[in-house]
Amino acid sequence: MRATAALYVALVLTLFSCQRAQTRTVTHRRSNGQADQWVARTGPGEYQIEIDTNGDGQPDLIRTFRNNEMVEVQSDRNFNGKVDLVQQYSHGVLVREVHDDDFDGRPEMVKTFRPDGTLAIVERDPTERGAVDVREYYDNSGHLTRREVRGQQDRGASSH
Ligand SMILES: [Ca+2]
Ligand SMILES: [Ca+2]
Repeated sequence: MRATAALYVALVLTLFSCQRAQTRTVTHRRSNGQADQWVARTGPGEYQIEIDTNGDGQPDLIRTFRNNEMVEVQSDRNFNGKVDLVQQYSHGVLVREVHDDDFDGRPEMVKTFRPDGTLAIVERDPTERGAVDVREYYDNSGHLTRREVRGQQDRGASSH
């Protein structure tokens, strides 16, 4: 379960560079003629709308649609060309967020939400090694109810 989650995190954060290599169609241009929105077909019944919100010519907001329903939003919040926030939706409701809040290209936190929109679980990988070290459970009023720490590694222990 944990290994699967970690693998999934790695996959979603590498989608960006892979899918941008595919054929895109310009669907909007700025007043100066520079393209700032593209559509790319990424699979059967699936397409992506890529938007350049800051005018640097690179998409920084990518919305994925499957069967005409938005299922994922990838954001490059600091415009460095790397996705640093992935938000996944199910039937219009945000269900999961993958965060790279220090913008180094590696995620360190995953949030899972309940169907009613409240936060259920926070998984943390503070060392960004691609595995969940800490899992926090929240009740639907936002209180932490349980915290699991994996590994029990001492901070002072040497690592190679
Ligand atoms: Ca941009
Ligand atoms: Ca990071």
